Amino acid sequence: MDMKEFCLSENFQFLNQHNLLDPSTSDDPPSPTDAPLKADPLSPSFGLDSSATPFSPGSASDSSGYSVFSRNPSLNPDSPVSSSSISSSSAPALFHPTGHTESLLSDFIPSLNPGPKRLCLVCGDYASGYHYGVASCEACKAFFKRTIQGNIEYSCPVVNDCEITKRRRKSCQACRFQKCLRAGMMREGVRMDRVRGGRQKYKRRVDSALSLFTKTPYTHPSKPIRNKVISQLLVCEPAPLRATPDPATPDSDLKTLMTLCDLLNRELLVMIGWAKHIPGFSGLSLVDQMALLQSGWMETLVLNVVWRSQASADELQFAENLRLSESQSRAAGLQDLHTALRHLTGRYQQMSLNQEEMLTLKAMALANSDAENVECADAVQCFQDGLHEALQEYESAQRPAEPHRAGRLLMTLPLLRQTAHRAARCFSRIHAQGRVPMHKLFLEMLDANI
Ligand code: HVO
Repeated sequence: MDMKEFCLSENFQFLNQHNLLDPSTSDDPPSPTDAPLKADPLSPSFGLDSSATPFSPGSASDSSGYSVFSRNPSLNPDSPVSSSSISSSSAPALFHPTGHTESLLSDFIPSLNPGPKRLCLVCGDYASGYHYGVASCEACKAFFKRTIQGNIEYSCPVVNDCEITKRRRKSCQACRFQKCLRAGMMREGVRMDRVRGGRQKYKRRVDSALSLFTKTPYTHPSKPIRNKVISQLLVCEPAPLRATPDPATPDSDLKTLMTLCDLLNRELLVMIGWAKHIPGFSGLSLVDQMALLQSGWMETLVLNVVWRSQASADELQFAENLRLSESQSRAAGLQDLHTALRHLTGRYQQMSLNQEEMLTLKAMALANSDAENVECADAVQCFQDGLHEALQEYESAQRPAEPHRAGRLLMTLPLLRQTAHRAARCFSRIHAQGRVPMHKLFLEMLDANI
């Protein structure tokens, strides 16, 4: 049997643990204004060690022993991802030596069964689910939310090294908050519209996020957008993340690479949260949601970077605070990636792609990712049809003078796929060099793309 097919068909019991894709169980039900806010530069990176992997194999509560590296039995599946383990491992696997298969992606997909009890990565109490990206208990979830919403700054009366346990979690708020961040809780997941003045505060931040696009050829549509699908895509678009370079590491090409990897990991998580807001996506079976994400994630992220780079002639804008010139990319070993991404960027520049079109193409890239393991092809096709109809309706309303516009946009999708393949090849090459530790979820997703 095909490996990925096996993986997905065996996956049901693990589809059950978490809720990132499930609107009904998310702790802060998403709304149009729920798109993640811009990450603070100090916000945590989605760490490279396995402790940052939600419900990672090494966590006390996990009984699965799953590792992306487990195809190679000589590697300890419990050990953190380290550059040494990476350099000695072959391509990441979705297999467990016992033949049991599980996917980390499924950790972000909602549950049908409760699954084994998980522990809060902050205090060790029982976790009630994923909150702000981390397996955590209700108390730590609420604590994190209060802190962000209240914009509270704590200071530790001792040396910023207090032990945070279930019993002692109340004793030092500063260290508890630091532990939330280190575990990977994401500020951008906290809704700001539920606190006093929060909606306004939120709006200001969204406005400033949108101002990022003012340098691009984007112009506001002359007519109001009445297409519901596109309006929904506009409101659910997450604000761009910021790069969070490790301040303790001196600048180098390797540091650039590590910063990029970290950014990509966080983008992946945000993307999984975003997907469930695309009209029609949540109606698919979980298996199909996973299949589409596994095969379409790279194209989706490529479109983000390409869109952000529209304003420039030869640079790549990976994040608001991370822009690489061609020579910087070359120095980091990313020349092929740079060339491929710039090629696609140029194509969209020529067409003066606007934001609505980009968002629709992004959703289409996911819907049309030609996943092999689709369970219900009809449902996936309906999902595609909905997006296609939206694009056509949008173009005939907005650009009646360009009757071929929708078709021309669709004809860029092969180049998008080619670009995504080039990116995947570039990542595999870097992975094989073993210089940068890569996150397990990322490796698993990459595995599905090669
Ligand atoms: C990199 C570069 C190299 C690597 C990982 C990420 C964000 C950051 C993208 C690339 C593993 C991002 C990126 C794509 O930079 O979205 C657009 C290409 C997906 C590795 O070597």
